[in-house]
Amino acid sequence: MNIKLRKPILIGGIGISMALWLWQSFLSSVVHFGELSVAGIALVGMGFWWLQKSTKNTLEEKALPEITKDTVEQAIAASKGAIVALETEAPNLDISYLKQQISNLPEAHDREIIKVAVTGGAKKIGKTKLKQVLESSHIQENLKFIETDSLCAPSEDEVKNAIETNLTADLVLFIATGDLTDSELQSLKRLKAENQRLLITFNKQDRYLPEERAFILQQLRQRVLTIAPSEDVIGISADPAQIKVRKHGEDGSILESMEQPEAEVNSLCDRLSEIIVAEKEQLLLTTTYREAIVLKNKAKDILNKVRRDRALPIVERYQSIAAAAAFANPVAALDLLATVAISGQMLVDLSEIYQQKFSLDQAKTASGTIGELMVKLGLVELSTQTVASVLKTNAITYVAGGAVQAVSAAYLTRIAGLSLIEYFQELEINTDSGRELNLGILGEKIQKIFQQNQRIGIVQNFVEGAIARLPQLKSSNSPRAASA
Ligand SMILES: Nc1nc2c(ncn2[C@@H]2O[C@H](COP(=O)(O)OP(=O)(O)OP(=O)(O)O)[C@@H](O)[C@H]2O)c(=O)[nH]1
Ligand SMILES: [Mg+2]
Repeated sequence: MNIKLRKPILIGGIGISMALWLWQSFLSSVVHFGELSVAGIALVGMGFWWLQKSTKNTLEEKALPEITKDTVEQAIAASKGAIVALETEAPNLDISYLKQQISNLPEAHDREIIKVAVTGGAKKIGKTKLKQVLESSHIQENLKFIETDSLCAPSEDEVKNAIETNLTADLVLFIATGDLTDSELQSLKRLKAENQRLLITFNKQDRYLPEERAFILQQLRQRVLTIAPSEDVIGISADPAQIKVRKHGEDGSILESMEQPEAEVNSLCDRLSEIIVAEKEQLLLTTTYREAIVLKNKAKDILNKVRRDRALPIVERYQSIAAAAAFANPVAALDLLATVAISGQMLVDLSEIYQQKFSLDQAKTASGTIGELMVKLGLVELSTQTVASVLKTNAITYVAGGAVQAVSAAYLTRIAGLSLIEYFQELEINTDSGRELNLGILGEKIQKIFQQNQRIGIVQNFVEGAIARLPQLKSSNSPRAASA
């Protein structure tokens, strides 16, 4: 048989040789220093105890909170809340399909059929074969197996889609054919982080000698220690390769033929059965919980789009106001620009759209802080420089002293407005209202939005638009432009 030894086996082999060498040195030292042997054994014992203890701790630390009926009900209530907000704010939108899906949720955890996704991190690992074998093994009447795409696709979008599909199942049967790649491990961690129940199989084990199989399985168990307990990592052969069989005839003749060994999936079937019997309710609750969160996020995305459409014209209005004000009274110090430009009233108006209800006083303080934050981040200086360099290409308008400040004020207002929109969008609907601004998070948003908007094409367009809105600048003969 052609056996492919993989790297981990080699590394494992070296590890084992090293351990043996250490063990032998230890034994010889015990022989030489008889009086130390008791202490030595005690030390090793301590080491094992510590190792076990720390392994247990990591597992316990990673243990996920159990999803209870209460958690599921709260998640369903939150998705209904999102629907109510959406209906109130956009009564003309047809969201009947979402409402229907949410109203089905309370019964979802009484479902009879358990959905098992059969997946893995690569192609040709035996998904279809395993699905067929399991379907014909009649483990349980109520199991439905679904083969899903590989979890390690070339693009992040494809990976995300594959993960989402696997999260719609009640349990994921993940197939590996030896050691795991880093991306396979990452996908498993992502599923685990979403409370997905996992069973990991080492398929095609018939390609290895029995002692190698045990070794590879052990390696795999070790690798996924924080993701799945050992009993949920199982060696199988869904479709073992044919083997050559020799039959000796009575007349001394030898008859060679190829035979198809039976699939080795019994331990997997047993474990699957055990899990279904012991955890059925928990599996269904957890899937329902995930579905509720998905539906809530769908509703929230639509709501955010509706709100954004209403918020953008507001930001644009304050851009013009800031530009006109800075043009009429150009502030001498750049540092003052942002604080002057970001209007407290814009914050009040935006917060209203996102149901955050800031008072004007609160908003004024917050807008001052946002201005300071922009100065600290160096955005005011950078913006004015970029705006000035774009304006330079237009000799006529550049002569106007207030132009740089006016356009910069509009630009900074836009950055602040878009950042606030992003910030508000991420808050929980209904539950986060009336909270103070988290400046750390807002600062991150400001930097992100600023970077997105710093591309020269975007700034160019922005400057042209802003200049067009400043009537005094349209004509090169305007007194202001001429005198500046
Ligand atoms: N030796 C051996 N070969 C196997 C085993 N299981 C599956 N195969 C072979 O692996 C190949 C791929 O099997 P499939 O079940 O089609 O794999 P898949 O993951 O569904 O493939 P894609 O859907 O194309 O990604 C086939 O030639 C199978 O016969 C196994 O346990 N041992
Ligand atoms: Mg297939």
